[in-house]
Formats: sequence, C-alpha cells, structure tokens
Amino acid sequence: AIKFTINNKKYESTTAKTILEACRENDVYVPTLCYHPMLEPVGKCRLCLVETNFGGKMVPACATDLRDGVEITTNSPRVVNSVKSNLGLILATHNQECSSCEANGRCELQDLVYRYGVEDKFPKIFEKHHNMVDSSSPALIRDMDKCVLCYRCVQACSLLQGMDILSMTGRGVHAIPKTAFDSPISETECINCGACSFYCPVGAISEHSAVRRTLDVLENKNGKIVVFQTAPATRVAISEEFGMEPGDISTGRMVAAIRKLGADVVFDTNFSADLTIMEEGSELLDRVANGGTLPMFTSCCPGWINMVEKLYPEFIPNLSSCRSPQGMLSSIIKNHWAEKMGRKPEDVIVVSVMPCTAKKDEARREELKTESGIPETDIVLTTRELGRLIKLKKIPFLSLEESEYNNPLGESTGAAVIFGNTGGVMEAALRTAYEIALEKPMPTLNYTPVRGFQGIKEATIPFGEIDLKVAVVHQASNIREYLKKLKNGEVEHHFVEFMICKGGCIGGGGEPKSLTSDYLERRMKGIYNIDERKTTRKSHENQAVQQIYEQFFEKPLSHKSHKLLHTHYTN
Ligand code: HC0
Ligand code: SF4
Repeated sequence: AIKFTINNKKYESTTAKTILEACRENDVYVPTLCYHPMLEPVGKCRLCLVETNFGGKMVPACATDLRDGVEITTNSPRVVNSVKSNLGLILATHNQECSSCEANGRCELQDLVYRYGVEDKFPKIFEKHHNMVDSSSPALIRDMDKCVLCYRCVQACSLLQGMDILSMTGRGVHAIPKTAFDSPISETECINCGACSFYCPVGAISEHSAVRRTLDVLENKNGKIVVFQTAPATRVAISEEFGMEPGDISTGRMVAAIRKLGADVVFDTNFSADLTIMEEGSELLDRVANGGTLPMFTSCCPGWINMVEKLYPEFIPNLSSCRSPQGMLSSIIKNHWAEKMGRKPEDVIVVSVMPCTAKKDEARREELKTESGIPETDIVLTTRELGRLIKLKKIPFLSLEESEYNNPLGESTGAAVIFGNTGGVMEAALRTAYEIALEKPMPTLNYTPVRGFQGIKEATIPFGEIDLKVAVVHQASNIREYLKKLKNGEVEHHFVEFMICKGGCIGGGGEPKSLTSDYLERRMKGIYNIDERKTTRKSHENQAVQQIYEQFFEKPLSHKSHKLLHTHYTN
C-alpha cells in the first residue's frame, strides 16, 4: 500500500492515483479550474498547487502521482497565498460581465472567487483582446473573452470526440482556443455536439440560449397554445440542477415544473421514441428482406447526422429515413394534433427539452418545416436551460407534487426511455422487430450485449433464417474508428446504432454540468430503472401508438408515415 499524509493526517491507498484524487477521495478540498475527472490533467490553472516533503517547489496535485511516504500540505499560508495570487490573476484578466453570462450561478470561476475573496486582489486589466463573440451556430455561442485557457473544450473536442475543431493558438494574453483559420464555427466541420460547452467551466462556450425567447413565448401567448415535449434523458438529470444526484428520477416533478412555467400541454418525446421503433424496425425488416442498403444506420442523433452529412456523405444511403423522435413528435403536434384541436399549425408553439445542443440545429432543418414553411419544432431548450428557467421563475422544483404527461402523446413504454442510453435504441428495436418477425418475444427483455460503456459493442441474434448482426457505437471518436473499419470491410452488420456523445443522450452536451466521474453510470442506471418499473416495455405494446396507427397513419411506412415521420438528408 502507498502510505501518505495530508495535512498531517495519515492515509493509505492500495491503487495508483494522483495527489488530487487522493485528496478528493478523502474529502480534502483542493481548488481546481482546468481539471475535470473525465479529461486528462493539464496543470494549466495552477490552482491545485500543494506542498510536499519532496523538495521546495509546490506541485500541481492534478498532475503529480501519489508516492509512498509523501507528506502533502494543502492548507499552509504558502499554498493559500499562491491560490489567491493565481486566481486573482485569472480574474483580473477575465471579462466580468457575470450578470448577463450564461454560466452565471453555475460558474466554477465565480465560485472560486467568492470562496477566496480575491475580487480586489489585482487591478482589473481585462480588455476585449479577442473581441469575438461567435454566434454563427444555432447550437452554441463562443465568447472567447471569457476563456480561462483551461484546455477543457480543446480536450473534449479532440480527445473525447476526435473532431479537432478547436486548438490552442497564440501565447500569453493572445492565447485562445481557435477554429482553423479562425472561421466562424458554423463554417467548420463542427457537429454541434456541445461537448465543448459541457466541459467549459465558465461561460466561454455555452449553448445558444433560448431562455429569454421561451419566457417571452410563455408570458405573451397571444392566443397560441404552448406545447412542451421532453426527451428521455432529461428526466434522470434535471434534478442535478437543484442539488440532487445524477440518475435521480424526476419525471413527474419536471412535468409539474413545466406546467408551472405556463405550458398548456406537456407531451413526452418517449411517445415518439416508441413510434420510431415501429417505423425504424419496419424499415430494417424491409431492407433486409428486399435488398435495401445495409447496414442501416439509426438517424435519431443530430450530431451523428451532422457528421454523416459533413464528413461521410457516402454513407447517407445507409441512414434510416426516420426522423428523430423530436422531429416525429413535433410533426404530429403541428400537422395532426393541432387539427384535432381545431387549430392551425401556426397557433401552436412547440418547445422541446433536450439533453442535446445539436437538437437546436436539427429543429432548423428545412426538411422539418410544415407545408406552410414554419418550423415544426419552434424552440429547443437544453436540460440546463430548463433548469435555468425553473430557477428564474422561482419554482420550488424539489417540493413540487408530481404531474403526469398529457395524453395521448404522453404515453410510453420502457423501450422508449432507454433511448437515452447508448444501446437503448438498438435494444428497443430488437424487442419489437424480433417479435414482429418471429412472432414470439425475445428470450430476454434486458439485452445486455448492447448495454454498457464499451465504445463499439457487437452482437449476433438468431433471427429466423438469418443471423442478425448489430453494432452499437457511441462517442464521436469511436464512431470514426468504426466507420474506418466498415470502409475497410473489417466489420459487417445489418443494423448499427450511433450516438455522438459518450453514454448516449445521458452524456449529451446540453445535460447539467457535472464534476463527478460517475455521473454517466448513475444516469444510465436511472434510465434502466424507469424501464424495469414499467408494466409495458415493448414499443409495439404502446396503446397510444397502436391507436394513432388505427386512426391516422394506418401502418408503419404508409404514405402518411412517409410524409410526416420520415425525412431525407443532404450534403
Ligand atoms: Fe435523445 Fe432521442 S434519445 S436523440 O439520445 O432517438 O437528445 O434523451 O430525445 O429525438 O427519444 C437526445 C435523449 C432524444 C430524439 C428520443 C432519439
Ligand atoms: Fe467540437 Fe463538438 Fe464543440 Fe463542435 S460542438 S467544437 S465538434 S466539441
């Protein structure tokens, strides 16, 4: 065992780790700004410096291994003074327009400054060096004057996502993460996944906020009906905005909060996730039976669609023609439900709450407009933005009485909620496609080969006359690796699920920011718990879905389905 002391208290560790990890495990506070447990330590912010008995210089705890016999000091006047100096310097050169900042109230720098009281430590020498607010993307805003040079966005983009859109350029006050040729981000190959915004500790990269627009819509309805829809992964993460744990299930409280915000109707994206399975499952069976393009690729993740269109257009024929559940539900609301309510599509405003920044981008697609040319999804809020709205309106989230979704577009099965996890769309599709094709249920409902965090998961399912070969790939860097293998003929599958973010939507770029290392595991568990508690766990058993086929769509892949539930892609 490694024996060590922190502030004169003795500890032991049986595994290798850094000094920072040892301190955190033992509840010893060490300030950090550039560190995030899901990324590589870079030791840039100099806030985690500690003293050790191995020589005079202080060392960055995040990048120093725990050695046997080390005596660590985190609270000496020397350490505290160095934190204050380094923090004061970061603040002195920082844009301090906190009151209008997207990160206000959830900013790591703001918290540190408050804790250490360094607001007057140095004269403010901030000027708008970079003078660059890039709002060219519908999903993200970059305000590089707020950058603290932590490298987290650069790492998220290159290390986690394999996208390399942002790289650190320049030195000193001119250092800044930039795009190639400093182009506006919308002109790069950025897929709007939002990983950079999720990891940004401040407000330098944030979602392109729709909070004010939503407030306006809710407070000035002018006779319109405001309909919300909520994605699968929002319900296991929204409560983190209110101090609860990752994975805590708050479906009913979230619906109640949305009603308190002033929504007239709250539908569930899970309903259309079930519907997606009907359409996509049928499309798969059709492609397999009739020699269509294989492997068929899932099409619900908008970051993934951006990636195919921008970087792999040769795979466009492989994409399922199904719209995402967000797209399907908005289409049904505006083109079918509104009419049933005796209203025009223009009278309805659809606000969708998503764990994802790229959904903002998806909502603006030309293909997803009504015949009269208005967007079917008017506003997309990230889970974080919903949290902000609820706080702005002083709604007591944690003590709300649970509320139910409106029907019929609020009914869903366990198969729908697992869409939020990597492997969930595949598992849901198998539960239904197997039963429809073979006229008997899958031997097991919990299909574990497609679950978990392995980057590329593969499985073979005996499927009557054929062996159905499937794969599940999540996190952009793994996707690029998979596509390389596919191009080289190293893998062969019938059906592949792709999710751009690690873990799937629970790891979406619009989910509440977390500084823990296990938030994905815990959100994933929350999702599977919801599935297990449902009495109906197969999409084709969703009665509201059955009903909408009987009363309107007739059958999967019908003429009406094609018009309202399917789409096409461009490059
Ligand atoms: Fe997802 Fe979706 S599951 S992409 O991950 O398919 O964002 O949660 O809403 O649309 O349902 C995200 C999550 C969704 C969609 C659904 C799909
Ligand atoms: Fe990179 Fe994704 Fe951020 Fe675009 S949105 S810069 S791809 S991390």
